[in-house]
Amino acid sequence: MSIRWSVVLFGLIFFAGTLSAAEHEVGQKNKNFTVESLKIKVGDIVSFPNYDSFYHNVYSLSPVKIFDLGSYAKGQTQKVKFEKAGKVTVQCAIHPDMKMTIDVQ
Ligand SMILES: [Cu+2]
Repeated sequence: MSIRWSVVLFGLIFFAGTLSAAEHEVGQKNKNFTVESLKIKVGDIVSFPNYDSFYHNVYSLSPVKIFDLGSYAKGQTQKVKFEKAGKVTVQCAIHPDMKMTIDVQ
């Protein structure tokens, strides 16, 4: 196979991989997450929009994906990409009762 065709093939495979990555939404509404649990695939992205009129601070201490989005106001959103399989517990640093799980498969 020529180098040129290898490059084209690699490009197509890379493009297909980009297409299959889905985006999901976990909102913060009424001092709660809009979904209790979520199943996603490795490489998927989850956005965390804040629909409340007060601040939330979404974070995870799960080894599969550790992150801290900081506190942000209504109308703002943050995105997280999940590159490893496993269970992730997502919480809010401001409201300890807020908790949900993401199952990355
Ligand atoms: Cu909160």
